[in-house]
Amino acid sequence: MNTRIALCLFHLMVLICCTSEIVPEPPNILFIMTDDHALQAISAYGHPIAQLAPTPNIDKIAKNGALFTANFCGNSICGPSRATVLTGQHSHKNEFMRNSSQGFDGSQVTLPKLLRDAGYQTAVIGKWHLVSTPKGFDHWEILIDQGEYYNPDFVKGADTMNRKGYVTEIITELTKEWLSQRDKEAPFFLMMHHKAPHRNWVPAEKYYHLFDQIEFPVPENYFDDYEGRKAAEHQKMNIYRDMYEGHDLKLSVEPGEDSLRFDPWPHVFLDRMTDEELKSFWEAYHQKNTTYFDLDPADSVGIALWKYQRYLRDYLAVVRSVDDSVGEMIDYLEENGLSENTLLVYTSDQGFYLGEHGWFDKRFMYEESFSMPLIMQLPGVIGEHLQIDLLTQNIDFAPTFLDIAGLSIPEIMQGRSFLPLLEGKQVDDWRNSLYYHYYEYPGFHSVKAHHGIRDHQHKLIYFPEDGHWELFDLHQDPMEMNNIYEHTKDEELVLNLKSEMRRLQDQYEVPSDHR
Ligand code: SGN
Ligand code: CA
Repeated sequence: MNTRIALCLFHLMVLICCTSEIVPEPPNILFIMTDDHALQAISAYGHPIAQLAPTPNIDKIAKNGALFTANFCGNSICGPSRATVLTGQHSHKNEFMRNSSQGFDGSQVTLPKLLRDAGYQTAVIGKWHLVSTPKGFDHWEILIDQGEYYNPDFVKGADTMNRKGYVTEIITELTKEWLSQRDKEAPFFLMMHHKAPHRNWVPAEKYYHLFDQIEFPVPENYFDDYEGRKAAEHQKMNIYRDMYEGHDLKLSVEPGEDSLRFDPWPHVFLDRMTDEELKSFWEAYHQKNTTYFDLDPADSVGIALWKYQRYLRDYLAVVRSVDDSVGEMIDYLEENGLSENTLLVYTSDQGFYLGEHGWFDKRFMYEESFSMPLIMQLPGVIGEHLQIDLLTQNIDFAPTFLDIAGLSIPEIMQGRSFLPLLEGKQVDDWRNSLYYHYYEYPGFHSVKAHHGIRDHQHKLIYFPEDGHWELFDLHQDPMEMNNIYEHTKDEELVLNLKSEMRRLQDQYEVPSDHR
């Protein structure tokens, strides 16, 4: 090679190197996570319930970007899912396996810490629920434990302060306030964590009557008999049997009355309300409760269906405020010139039952609670109307956000960046199966510990206490009513799924006493 050509090549190399160093500004990340928001209650997912109670603002994110149809959590409960989002690790690794776990070990490597080290301003506002002080955040203001719907207390540093108003609106205001006063020279990573729509589903006053006239479609397995599914039979999260009449169903007849059966804390949430708020609550619910007290007490089906409608109407009215909040944040980003360079994410800590199998709550590896809604936009990187059907999980969130920020992903993170999927690239070696492990038993709702594996068609679950296996063909039986483990003739399928589960347990280094 003659010297002139060599010199030219050298200059070209320098040019390429230098240009590649002028990386585009790392995007801001606004991560909106709600608590217990079922994807059946997001209209972009197309479920009939949400068509009657649409979420136009959350849907906008899906229109502008990507909707994940097969995104799942690794352990369907609040604290553990949040710990996984922060660490990119399954529960057994970050050691926050149950809500009742000792505080989250904040000395671990976490997403906010890595982003902060790289120059991001970091903040978390709203629900935390990790029994610890947030670490890695420049700013935090969090609810105590589950938080309250009306006039909640927040903790900020050493201070606890009571804030007046409805929790979803307060969190929105606090989020906007922080954004307005942030250092505008640096990118931000902001975790906006709503309490809503967590139990006990108290709507904002303006929405008390929002869905009074709507009859929501009842899931076809609402009266599931749990045949072939032992743990499903054992649970205590049945709408018509386990919901509290005061606390959940808001059925107390008069203020102050607490004579309702089976209700350990009929009025606790009302204690937070001001006299005026209480008056308006009672006016709305007293009037709405008359149809319940008109029912024949022997009409168990009528009562079960009434409770379903009450639950759905309250839950979806609470979701409406969440959707309003998302709309406000979209507007804020636009008005402040931030939409173009902000990854806007909407998700929930896990899925939730809206009457499927007769249930509320989560915990089980069955689809409705195993799924997590996931929708995100980042113009210029994520095309519009993208649908991602590959299997993704909450262990992938931290690796993906680091990747989007142009940072390297630590080895200890167990997930994988799905940025290439967002960019519309073909990824031939993407995973074909997911691992799940639920631990909190005994615990609220009596869901037995279990672990399992899901691929694109099948799900295999093991309940160690009973030595009980369940196998579902999700194509034939999407509602998971028919456990075919005992009578399948396809022995090879079972063997393959078991060996794939072991492979995942090895990959994720699941300790032997958890297998
Ligand atoms: C509370 C709820 C339960 C719920 C857990 C965990 N009861 O205990 O129904 O399963 O939280 O929820 S409540 O009547 O006090 O609301 S989680 O989302 O934090 O995991
Ligand atoms: Ca939750």
